[in-house]
Amino acid sequence: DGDATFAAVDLGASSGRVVLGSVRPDADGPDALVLREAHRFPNRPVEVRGTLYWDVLDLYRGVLDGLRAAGRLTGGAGPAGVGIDGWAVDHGLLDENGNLLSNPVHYRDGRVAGTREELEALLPAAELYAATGIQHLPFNTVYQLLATRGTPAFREAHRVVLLPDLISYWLTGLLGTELTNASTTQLLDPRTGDWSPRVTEAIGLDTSLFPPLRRPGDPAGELLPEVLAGTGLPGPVPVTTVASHDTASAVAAVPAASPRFGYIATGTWSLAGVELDAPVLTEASRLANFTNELGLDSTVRHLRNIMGLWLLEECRRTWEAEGPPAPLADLLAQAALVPGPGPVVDAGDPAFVAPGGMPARIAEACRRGGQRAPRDRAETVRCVLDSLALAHREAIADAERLSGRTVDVVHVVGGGARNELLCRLTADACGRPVVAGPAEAAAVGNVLCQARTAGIVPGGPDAGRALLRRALPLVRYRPRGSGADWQRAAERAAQTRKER
Ligand code: LFR
Repeated sequence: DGDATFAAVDLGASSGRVVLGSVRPDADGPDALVLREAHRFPNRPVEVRGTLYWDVLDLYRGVLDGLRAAGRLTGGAGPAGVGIDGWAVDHGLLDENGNLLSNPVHYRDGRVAGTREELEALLPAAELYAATGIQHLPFNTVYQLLATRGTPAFREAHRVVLLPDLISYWLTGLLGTELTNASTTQLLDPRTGDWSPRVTEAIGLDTSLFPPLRRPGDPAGELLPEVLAGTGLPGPVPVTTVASHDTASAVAAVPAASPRFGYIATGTWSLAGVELDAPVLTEASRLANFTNELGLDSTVRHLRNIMGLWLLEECRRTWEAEGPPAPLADLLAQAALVPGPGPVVDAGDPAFVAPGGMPARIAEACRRGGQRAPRDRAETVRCVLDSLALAHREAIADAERLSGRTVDVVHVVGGGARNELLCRLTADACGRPVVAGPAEAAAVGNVLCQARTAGIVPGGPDAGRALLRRALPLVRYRPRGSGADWQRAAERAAQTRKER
């Protein structure tokens, strides 16, 4: 039994966790996959002298604490393997001895200002899209590298290492660049699965700065003796390359029964779209700001990044700085009583990427669009959730139109699957049934990939998805209403953008 328990390290923008997943593929019901959270720890970015950093050593400590807790939960036996996933795009710089040269910068930091224009002068946006299929987000790795390449740290850098790969390096001593996450850099060609010479030559980037590419399922090494000693785990513990981009792992954990599904991976972001066999690199797809990220089993996620629950987390951060805590359950219960859809903002607007003052920024956007601003916290929360549901509706409709894939059902996975109001509004806005769960989708996808690699679950997307449908409690929401009110809301939201 110990042979089938895997530890998933999953790093999110607001928290990290180590989840144990025990897989018994021949079991009929919930026993087929039993999840236990070994440890959860906050992810608290730090601003120093005007730059927003990830506290990557604190995160690494959380990972070690989590592995120690995983050892205890398995009665000292330890997990049969470890896999690491996390958010995309960000990187650390290593010197030739493998030492971290500077603290990794948060993708929400403002250092990338002006780099879009810089890149555009070297490579027109249409060519960049045709080469990479990646939607413009101000913080894509390509822009971060342009922002950092003049710095002493970059000049000293021997390696550029994506964050989940950095954690993996510290655990194993071995370097690699995991493919699904590499696809988010906007430096990779999704058709070849290799760096795009078109882009790397345009910016003069030496791709040997990136450790060799590796794919989900590739071995990533074993926990180092010092890690075993520090966590009390008995060795050897293999580390497996999983789909290290959390969204890739999350979509691998969508328990869909037919290919005609859309998904919304909700957490700090909402990633809404469809799963395809090949990228959609059309001009229409670029103008709709749709991305083509690589997934498990050579799939492509054709999706749009939507602000997600970040909007709500940031509102709560402001309110808690002003006074007593604003418990989420209370806010959601009050928001459910507010009639809607009321005032809405464009939840795809990159104007909301930066932290701080979110309730005021939302109110201002509503007024800019000729709507009244939310009057209190309940209305603000309702505005956020209505806006997210609306953005989900538009992304699913655009995904269908751009890819030609029909969507009969929308799966909501990730933390937002626990948010009943968000799921209900999403079903209404999309005019399609919503199936919610699993909430720990990235960890589940991480575990599944390890179980496949160990030969416990058959390969390919379907076997894992069938196992999840048997094992997991899923909640269904039927759409209500005609959608006319959401159509009108869409027109209002479109008026709220600062730059159009
Ligand atoms: C979600 C996610 C998104 C990516 C964003 C920034 O956690 O990985 O897919 O666009 O974070 O890395």
